[in-house]
Amino acid sequence: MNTDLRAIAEQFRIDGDVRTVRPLGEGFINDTFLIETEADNTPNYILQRKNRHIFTDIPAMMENIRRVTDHLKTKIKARGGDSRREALTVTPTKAGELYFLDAEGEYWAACEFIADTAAYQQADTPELAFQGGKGIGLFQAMLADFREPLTDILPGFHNIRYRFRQWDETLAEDRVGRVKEVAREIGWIEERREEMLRFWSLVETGVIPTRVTHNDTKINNILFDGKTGEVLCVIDLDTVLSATCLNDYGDAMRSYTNTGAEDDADLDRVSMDIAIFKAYTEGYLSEAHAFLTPEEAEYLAFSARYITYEQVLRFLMDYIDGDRYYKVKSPEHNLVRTRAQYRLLQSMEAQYADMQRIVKEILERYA
Ligand code: ADP
Ligand code: GN1
Ligand code: MG
Repeated sequence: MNTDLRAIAEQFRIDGDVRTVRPLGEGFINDTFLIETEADNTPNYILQRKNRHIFTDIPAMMENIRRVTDHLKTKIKARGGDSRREALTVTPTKAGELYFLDAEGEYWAACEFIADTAAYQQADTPELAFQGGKGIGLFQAMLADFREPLTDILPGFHNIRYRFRQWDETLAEDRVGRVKEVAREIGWIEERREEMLRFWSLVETGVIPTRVTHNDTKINNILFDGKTGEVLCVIDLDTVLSATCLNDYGDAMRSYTNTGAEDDADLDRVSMDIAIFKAYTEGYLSEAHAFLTPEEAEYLAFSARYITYEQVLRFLMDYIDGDRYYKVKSPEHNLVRTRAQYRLLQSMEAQYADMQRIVKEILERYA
């Protein structure tokens, strides 16, 4: 095993002795490792090298995560839950910090590994989608009275006006000369620019309120109980920010409802599964109906299109920019992702009337 990783792991306040440290997960941004400890009765841990190019203020990010997990744990205990399984537990360093800065300037953080859980890359059943929706609804509900300040560590993260500024600059610069080969894909973005800005102006003017939200709710960022299959814990809290809760619903719909993979090269496999859409929405609204405003409710279905559109833009922009943001497995990977996400967007557009009807029908149960 890599001795550097062991040395890094040993910087943290770990219960027991480190046995192995090995890579884990499929994330596009950070590098994730599992720390296994020697004894059966000591927990295992997750170790992450945080991406310092994307997260430019990791101390503030970790402080955000600490505040949010402390709040969640208080709520979980009050509900009679298990606060070490239903919320992340950040493991500090032996010096008492929330992160470790190594000699190369890399930032590391650790948390307890939650055992006997299942994580999924795709939502194959409506039951799983229902549980995922319930998990995000509950997460938002538990944070509805969170009043501490959070640092905006990713300004403009799901703000399409900000994304268009980046987009316009990236296209003007054309760093690697790829603009000319993606004229058709650029057209997909431009055709919908005004519609997306119209929606975002409702957030800018406060018609749609701002809350503490997760902002990266794809299915592998939530853990399910390995025995019961019920939702257990929302993980990957790097992007916890003040934003609209529609981001979380929309991003989950982008991930859960896709009948293909996010980067499917076979576009015939990609579509929006309306049964999964319905099941997630039922799970989400079973918790969120209590706090959503009528304006938020009205735009739930649209938010799925909004976030999927934004993801098409982000993948295409990164392709044009020479693949500097997302990890890629081939030179065309971001373009493959762009086309697959666009196919999903088209499927949502084709089924939009049904999506709106389903949201309305479920909400009427709570009226
Ligand atoms: P990334 O930023 O790379 O997406 P994540 O925090 O989402 O990293 O972790 C990657 C994967 O590791 C998750 O999808 C999940 O399967 C697993 N994982 C992460 N944290 C935990 C944890 N605390 N307990 C159990 N499994 C975890
Ligand atoms: C990234 O870190 P990960 O893999 O969970 C990205 C999300 C994208 C997602 C696309 C900080 O998520 O915004 O939607 O990839 N995270 C960041 O799969 O940019
Ligand atoms: Mg993740």
